[in-house]
Amino acid sequence: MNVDKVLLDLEKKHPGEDEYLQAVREVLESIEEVYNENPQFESANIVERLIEPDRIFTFKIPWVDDEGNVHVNLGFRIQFNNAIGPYKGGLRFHPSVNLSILKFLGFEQIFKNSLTTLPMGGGKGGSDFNPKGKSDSEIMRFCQSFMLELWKYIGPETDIPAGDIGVGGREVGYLYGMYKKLASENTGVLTGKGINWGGSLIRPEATGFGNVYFAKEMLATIDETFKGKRVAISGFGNVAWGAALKVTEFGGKVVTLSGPDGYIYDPNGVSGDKINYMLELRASNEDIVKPYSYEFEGVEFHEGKHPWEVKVDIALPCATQNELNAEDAENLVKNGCICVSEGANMPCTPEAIEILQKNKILYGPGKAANAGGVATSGLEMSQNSLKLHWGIKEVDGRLHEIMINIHESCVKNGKGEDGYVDYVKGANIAGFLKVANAMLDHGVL
Ligand code: NDP
Ligand code: 2IT
Repeated sequence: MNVDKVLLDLEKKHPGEDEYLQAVREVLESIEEVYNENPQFESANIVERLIEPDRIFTFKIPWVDDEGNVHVNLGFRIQFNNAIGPYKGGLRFHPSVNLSILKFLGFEQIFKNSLTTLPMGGGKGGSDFNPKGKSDSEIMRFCQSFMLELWKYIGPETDIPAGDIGVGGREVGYLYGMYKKLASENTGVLTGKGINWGGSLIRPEATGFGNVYFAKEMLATIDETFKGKRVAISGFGNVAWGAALKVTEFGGKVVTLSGPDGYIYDPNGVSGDKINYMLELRASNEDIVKPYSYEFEGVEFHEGKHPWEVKVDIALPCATQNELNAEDAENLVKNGCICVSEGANMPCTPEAIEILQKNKILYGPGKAANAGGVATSGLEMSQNSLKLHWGIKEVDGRLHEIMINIHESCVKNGKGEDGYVDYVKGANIAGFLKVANAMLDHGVL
């Protein structure tokens, strides 16, 4: 394989799909050596078969707002790869959603799901629908219209969607209700379900908890812990919330949160009721983090800025892709940050990653560090298949164990001669090998 040539050809086929090309480049560069050492991969042309999704569904979603106006949004489901299990991955509702973003997310999901050790393939979907400012009824009608199309393509043994940005428990509820009515079945076709109708305990917290468990393992390699550390978190959504809970429990102090409007700096720490206030902020559908600074004393709001300029020991980007650039990475390094662990998908730009790694900072890429969300979705699927409901200890214990295993796989495949672990390389190689070998086993399909 020649990475530049593969990418050039891919770019010709899919011009302008920047996020997708960025995600593919990162994986191919990390696996190039292993791939070329194993000629069976090249002779089965695994790389070209892996970088194109199996199929993409595009559909229109007409819906009616509270004033009776009719709107049309675009809906997508990408079934990327099912070599090791049914397609599995979230749905994103955000005005920025397009094919490039969903293809990058679906591609990442293949390797992330492989790392979890659970039998799940990669998929992703969503819509350019903007939930901001919409009423509950509007969200419900939109979700119902979305599922009226999507249900034809999914199923508990074929493709199992879940949440992502803009899709939380409420949306999964409306989506599930419509699926159930159309398919006449009560199954584990979606994860992130409510606790009274097939959901798993800990799923809401799982991505944030998992990210902190992963960071804890990284810190242990340099004999460090969260205790007494200052932590910057970006975003104020589901992942940021779970991360803030666990960091606080581990004795760290969360000093920032962010939204599209800027970031808040809380020198006293985002803890206790302040963490629950994040849920209120999200529920308000306002899309801004600024109100936090009116609500609590001693809090600064920095309009239009990233939180990465604050002096911290640990950074957990938990908002969105490409939200931590080279300048931000320089700032973190300058301020003595020792660890960056990605709660979001691809939040660091390639230039930022290069700076962090050059400075030997512990850097955990999203496909490893945020895999706790989908791993717990996998545990929800297990419970649904068994028709059982596990307690908190059982689910959290398994989640913790999975994150420790993912960390071990990264170390095994990414440790350099000087002892520094390239977690990007480690995660990509470990995730890739399992999928590629399964593809070899199944023949050319
Ligand atoms: P939420 O919708 O709960 O929160 C997303 C957060 O990111 C919000 O604070 C949101 O602010 C902010 N955000 C979204 N888009 C932008 C943007 N273009 N610019 C700046 N800020 C933005 O989503 P989640 O917490 O679930 O998702 C956060 C990240 O974690 C995403 O990258 C997602 O893919 C990833 N992830 C999620 C998992 C899950 O289980 N939920 C699992 C693994 C990864 P606002 O809405 O106000 O724009
Ligand atoms: O990016 C992700 O891993 C998710 N949004 C969670 C996917 C899932 O199926 O739980």
